[in-house]
Amino acid sequence: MRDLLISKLIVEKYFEKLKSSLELDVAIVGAGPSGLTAAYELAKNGFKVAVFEERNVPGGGIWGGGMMFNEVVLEKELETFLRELKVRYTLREDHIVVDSVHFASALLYRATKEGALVFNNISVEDVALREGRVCGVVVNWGPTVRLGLHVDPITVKSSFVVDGTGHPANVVTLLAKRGLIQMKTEFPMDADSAEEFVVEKTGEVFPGLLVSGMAVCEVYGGPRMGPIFGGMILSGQKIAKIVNKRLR
Ligand code: 48F
Repeated sequence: MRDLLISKLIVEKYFEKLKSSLELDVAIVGAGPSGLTAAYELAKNGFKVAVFEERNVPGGGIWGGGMMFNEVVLEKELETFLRELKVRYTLREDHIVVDSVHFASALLYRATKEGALVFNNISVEDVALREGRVCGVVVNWGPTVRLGLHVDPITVKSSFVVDGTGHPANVVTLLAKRGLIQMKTEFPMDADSAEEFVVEKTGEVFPGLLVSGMAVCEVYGGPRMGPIFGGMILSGQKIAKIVNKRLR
């Protein structure tokens, strides 16, 4: 019966993949632009990295562009990065404009092609903590968490965890609510200063826990910036540089 063979192949392969990801160099929470960029750069440099994404479709806020007009804007300095990804883009008024569907697909393709594993439908509901250091993530099925089902999670060990969960900074919030971190809140829209702010503050927020992308603004009280994505990419790249330096 072929149907049975199909089921067997899927189950076997999935659990091989999951088992190989129980110990990681870097566990990235959230498959938005910053998390995917960090995953791409880290995998390219030979690190063992997996991205856990609670939704069925990874890509975070890229797909919808601005107000569902599916184009995003990036700073001109990202041209080299886009060329490396082999992304089509337009240069206009000193900025880059990219089709958001094309861009999201390219980031996903290149990150996974370099060897990063993306686990969609898996939510990070907590972190593991030993001797004052974050040393892994506690994961469960996305729908289990959303429905509030009483099902215990499992733990993945990692040398570093990255909070790439965007506006709510869901991972840092887990430590803030236990009084382990002081957190601010995101400020209103200001694309001029927000892009620099995100990149400057990207980094380790607690031993073992790094914060990237929009989560940075929530944690440190920076402004939001809407559909300009250069800061997200540069933030992901900075995460990779920090990890590279610390784990080498
Ligand atoms: O929000 P998101 O795209 O993160 P980002 O990399 O980029 C922000 C921009 O998209 C945009 C912006 C900048 O121009 O303003 O908003 O900071 O993606 C975050 C991803 O994290 C997932 C969520 O579903 C989304 O795809 N996520 C959130 N909480 C969890 C999670 C969780 N607890 N476990 C797993 N995934």
